[in-house]
Amino acid sequence: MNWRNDIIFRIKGDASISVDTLDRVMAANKDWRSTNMGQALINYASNPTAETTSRSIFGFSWSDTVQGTDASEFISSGAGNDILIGGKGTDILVGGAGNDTFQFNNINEAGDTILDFGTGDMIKLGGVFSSINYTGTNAIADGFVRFQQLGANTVVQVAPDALGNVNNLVNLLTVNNSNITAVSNSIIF
Ligand SMILES: [Ca+2]
Ligand SMILES: [Ca+2]
Repeated sequence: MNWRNDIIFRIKGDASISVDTLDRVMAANKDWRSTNMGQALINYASNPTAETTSRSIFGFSWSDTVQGTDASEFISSGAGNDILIGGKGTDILVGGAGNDTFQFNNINEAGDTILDFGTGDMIKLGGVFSSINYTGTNAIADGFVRFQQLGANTVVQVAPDALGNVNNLVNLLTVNNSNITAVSNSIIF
């Protein structure tokens, strides 16, 4: 038995609710490996970047808020209209089915990657703007948020000072398999 390659996932939730199965967390009546999230999980588990991630956090199959810690994490919120908050660290975020909101509360939470951004998903940056003392109403038009297409992915960049200095941009997050138009239309405060 080659136990060395096993990866153990922990399903975390309310203490009053008995532990759910991976199948039910991802999609009712489905083998978890056949779901988009399952595929993302398998791809992630076989990706070398997993070595830098300390743990995984899973949401339930209904709408919930899934919050990471200061550590680098794999966060997968399951079905439902979820809120994902990675916190500090270089987090890997998977929203699953539903209209999900990826929330960043501070520019010091930069470095995350969204694996499955889709129509209806939002990127909430109000906390980031507060952290750089941006007080305007259109951070994109004002040059505080910029976008860079890197292959199939879009990088969201933030100017970390209140002057919108383009020579000093921080890569806040990478949105995989999404173009600039889709990502820029999904930015909310
Ligand atoms: Ca969920
Ligand atoms: Ca984190």
